[in-house]
Amino acid sequence: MKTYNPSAIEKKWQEVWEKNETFKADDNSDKKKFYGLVEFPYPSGVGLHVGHIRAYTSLEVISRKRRLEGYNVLFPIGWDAFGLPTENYAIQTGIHPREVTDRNIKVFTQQLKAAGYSFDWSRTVDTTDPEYYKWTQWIFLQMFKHGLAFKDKSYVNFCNHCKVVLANEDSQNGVCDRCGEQVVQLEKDVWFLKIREYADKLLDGLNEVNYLPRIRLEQENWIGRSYGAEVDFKLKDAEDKLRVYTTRPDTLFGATFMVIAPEHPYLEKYHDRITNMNEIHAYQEQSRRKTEFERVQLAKDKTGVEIKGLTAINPVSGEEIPIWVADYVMMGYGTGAIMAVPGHDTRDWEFAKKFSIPIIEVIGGGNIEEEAFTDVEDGILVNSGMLNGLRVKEAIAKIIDYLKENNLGESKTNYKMKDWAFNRQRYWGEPIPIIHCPHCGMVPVPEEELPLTLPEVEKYHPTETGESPLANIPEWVNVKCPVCGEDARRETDTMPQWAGSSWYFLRYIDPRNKEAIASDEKFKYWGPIDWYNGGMEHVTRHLIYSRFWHRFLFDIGAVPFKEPYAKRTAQGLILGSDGEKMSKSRGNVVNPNDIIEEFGADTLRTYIMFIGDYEKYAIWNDASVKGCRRFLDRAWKMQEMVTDESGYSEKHTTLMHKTIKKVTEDYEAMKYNTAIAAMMSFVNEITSDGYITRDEFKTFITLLNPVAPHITEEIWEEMNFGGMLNQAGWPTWDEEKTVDDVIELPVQISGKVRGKIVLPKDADVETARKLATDDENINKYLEGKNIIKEIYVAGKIYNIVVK
Ligand code: ANZ
Ligand code: ZN
Repeated sequence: MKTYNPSAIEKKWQEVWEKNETFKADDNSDKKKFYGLVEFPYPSGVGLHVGHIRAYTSLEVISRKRRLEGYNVLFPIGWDAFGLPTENYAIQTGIHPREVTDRNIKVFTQQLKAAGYSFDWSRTVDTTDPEYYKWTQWIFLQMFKHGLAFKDKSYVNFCNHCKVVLANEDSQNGVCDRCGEQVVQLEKDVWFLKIREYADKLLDGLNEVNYLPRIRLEQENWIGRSYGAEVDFKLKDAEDKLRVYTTRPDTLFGATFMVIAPEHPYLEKYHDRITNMNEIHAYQEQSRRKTEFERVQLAKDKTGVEIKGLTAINPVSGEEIPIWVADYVMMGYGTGAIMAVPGHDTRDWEFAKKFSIPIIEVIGGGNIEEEAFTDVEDGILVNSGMLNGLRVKEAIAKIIDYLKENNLGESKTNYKMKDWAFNRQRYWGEPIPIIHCPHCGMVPVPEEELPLTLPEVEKYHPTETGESPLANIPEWVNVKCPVCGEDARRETDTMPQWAGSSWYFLRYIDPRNKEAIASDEKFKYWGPIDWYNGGMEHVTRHLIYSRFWHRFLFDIGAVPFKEPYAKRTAQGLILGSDGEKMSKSRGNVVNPNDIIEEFGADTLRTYIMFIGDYEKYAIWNDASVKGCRRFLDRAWKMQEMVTDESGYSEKHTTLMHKTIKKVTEDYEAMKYNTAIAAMMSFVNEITSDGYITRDEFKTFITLLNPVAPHITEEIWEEMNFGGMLNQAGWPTWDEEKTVDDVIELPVQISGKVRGKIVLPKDADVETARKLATDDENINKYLEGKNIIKEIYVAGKIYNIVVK
């Protein structure tokens, strides 16, 4: 037998697969299809990291298993290659982002190939390739034509450091996703995509798919649908009404003050009437420096200013109530104004306490002197006129009817999710294909002119005012209006990186199609994606964005299936051996290439799947890497133990069927670690017995193949098992044969486990007693004692009570 030499055999099989196009997905097949998708990488300058390996190996295992099961598998990969780091690198070095990107793609390709992934390399897509972004621009134009893309002045999250507008999704917790700096609120002209119009569709679509529960929940929370009402409060001695959004219109009698956001337009409008405008201006200035995140935090001290000279009338109680400005109310949600009900809302309660505003109880049962009474689902209304005695639900229905009848308001659904700020003032992105004409307004670039390619620039810096460097190229910017032929200007903003990744999974289906994103026939065959795996960090961004684009394309008839992903799962992070997130500065980064070089790709893959519960974070452990290599060494050595059929043993049959069942079910449930543990104990058993039949070995090698494809192909060939392993078929098990005839039974003496006996599972108590007394370790607890009782259930329990 040869020695196990991963570097030689891995290279050999990778070449064979490439030459034979083993993993090429077949567009004309009558097999069942499986489309497995992993999040395509951003080809950064630092190369592949072990997080990628964890993310990709899981669906790699599933894809290889599916092929063995007889499926026609599409398992593609590509490059999400527009992005700030590449552009920043270009700014620093002057090297064109195209060149940097190509270089990085080369490195990533070589690394992914070295890991032995069964990607269909003929279908790679690159979001920065004009042939690709032609369709990104085309989709944008369809959205524009359907009124889903618009440009508007708006308060946006702006990063002073990156000079870039950030979507909420890109500035979670108030920090820039790119550089970690606090973002500020700026008023700018920005492009938006009306993702809110799709909020209901995105929520309802969740009923049609199979996502991990926590993924579903995060999507629901992010979209944040809430049902309530808008209510008008009359301003005293003024024409206007102040409209609020509330989820609890039943508490209207308890509204003792109102709060408007510092950006609320009434502050300007009633400027002359308000007598403490200076104080309010100072307050506005102070809150402008806060991020939305700081503003909404519950724990923080409430601040605010009472507006002098402007009050409101509670529409049901007729009471005159004060209006305050406070930054815990956001302009971007609801109407930017609230009715404050301190008896039953925690933020309002804290505010009322701090500023000595009256608190009225309108739902009985709490202790509103101590805290707001908010847990009121079954509460009964009090101090509320016509609502008294009603339950909360009934009161909500009744008051909404009343508001409608009296023209005071209406029911209203709101969403936390905001429209998607869709642009960057950057070079390295898809140019937004719009022309601004002084006569015709915003005019789409004619579709036949797509792709609208990026021009060459001298410098990649945004302009000082934060405009894209494209704005500095007059030849590119100045064009004739496609409608009226007059002088016009191109839009100089580019799209955010999320654009290209919002539809890439569709392009894999037909990546070189010139007429459409993909042909209808291929869409119908391959769609939807059967299984999509990726990071939890993308659940509120990429996953929502791409479901939105996809659903839009479905609505306009450009794709024939409604939801893109039938199933979505997520992996946990891999932390460094110090338990911290891997980072250059901590020096705890593991480079997958080093592991491949020292131990082989099969060891890396085995280890990364063995590292722990797939959905949880896991800590890197070098010793365990070595353990995985030893496991493969032992699997290799099993070649010497193969016997002819005379090596048949019933114990091995049971072990084999148990292992097939365990590995098959665990792979599907993403319990890769326990699947590998089962294969490890299989190898241990066989090695200690010293023999295995050819058939059993063949089966075992097949089970291991999805995780460790190179070593298993090599063994297959060495053993002359015939043909290629990757066409071998997936083993099945016989349920009856998974049950042991001989079992290990723990023996308890007066309730304490003292040892184990091995016996047939239907043995009688005499056999059990004899074995127990024969066992030295158990017998020492029996010697000199009287057996007063025996509880024996065959195959389950043996307890001897002694005195
Ligand atoms: C009166 C009330 C009484 C409220 C009560 C709650 C409890 P969700 O579920 O998040 O939609 N609100 C409305 N607009 C706001 C804004 N722009 N900034 C900050 N808060 C705002 O919650 C909606 C509730 O949050 C609304 O219902 C309003 O307070 C507040 F016992 O109105 B409520
Ligand atoms: Zn025009």
